[in-house]
Amino acid sequence: MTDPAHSSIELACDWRSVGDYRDIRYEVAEGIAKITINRPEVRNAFRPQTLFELSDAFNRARDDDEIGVIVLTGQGDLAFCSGGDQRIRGDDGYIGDDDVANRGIGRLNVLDLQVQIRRTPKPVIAMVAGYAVGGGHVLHIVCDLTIAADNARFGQTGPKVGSFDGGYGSGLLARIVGQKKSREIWYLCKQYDAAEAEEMGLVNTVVPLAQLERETVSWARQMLQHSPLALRMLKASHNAVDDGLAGVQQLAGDSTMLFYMTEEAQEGRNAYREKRTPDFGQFPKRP
Ligand code: S0N
Repeated sequence: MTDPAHSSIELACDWRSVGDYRDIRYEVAEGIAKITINRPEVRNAFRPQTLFELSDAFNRARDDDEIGVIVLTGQGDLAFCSGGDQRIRGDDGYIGDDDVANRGIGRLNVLDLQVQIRRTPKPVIAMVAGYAVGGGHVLHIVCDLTIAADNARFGQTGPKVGSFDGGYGSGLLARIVGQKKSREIWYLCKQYDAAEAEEMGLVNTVVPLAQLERETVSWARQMLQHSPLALRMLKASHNAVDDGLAGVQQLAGDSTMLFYMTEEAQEGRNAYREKRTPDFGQFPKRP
């Protein structure tokens, strides 16, 4: 039987491991953070612990001003992520080492992670080998870009296993592939191979499995040559319509951040600190 942890994917960077995690790995190289879900024995299904660790890793990457691009992936050739660990559905009685689940607390904290990925002001690439299904499929949907290996398989399983994602998992999916296709994906719970996913615009490109990381890192390197602030504004702008007022807030926050960098904004702050009237008259009233 194939070892689920085995990876045929050639490494493209000299990754340095950071942090101390149980369910994931966080590695950095060349301004890229690679976050790997490391539960290959369950096809990288996530449990609450996994999601808290992923959230911590995304915060780490966000706050590190050396990091310009984030890659999310799963350990091994067989799966990116198979969604929520079906042994843990917020019921009590689970015997395992997930602290949250063992307290019998229903925590759908994957929704928090989805929002966090959307709001992370750096491009996030889903690097998908094998299955991206259920909540794992939604994780790739909320990433900015998806690079798929030729063995990738995509799909939703919700109605088959008694769950659904009525947020990004359906709304954003419909934005990407269209209403009819999104309903087909959810209602029929079919699986789609990498070529079909590319055809419907669900992934950016498909490459042979061994070259998956090489291609992903090449895309990351190209983005790293571009203006990080321009990329940040583009991400917020693309998100704004679908994220409603929260999307507008993100875009507005970015505008405020840019404004704070101007002498005009700094004049207001300085005047307050120096207990004088601000001299905004010195600044042009731009057309
Ligand atoms: C991924 C699939 C298609 C792979 O098939 P394959 O290659 O034939 O392997 P299997 O033999 O099926 O699996 C290998 C081992 O891995 C275990 N496993 C696989 N997926 C999961 C999983 N999601 N949860 C727990 N275990 C999993 C298998 O059981 C097997 O183990 P052994 O060898 O010991 O039997 C195929 O495995 C598949 O279809 N998997 C299930 C996909 C799925 O339905 N996912 C859930 C979809 N729903 C969500 O993601 C919603 C979120 C959610 O459930 C949630 C999450 C956290 C907190 C709460 C919730 C909630 O909804 O309440």
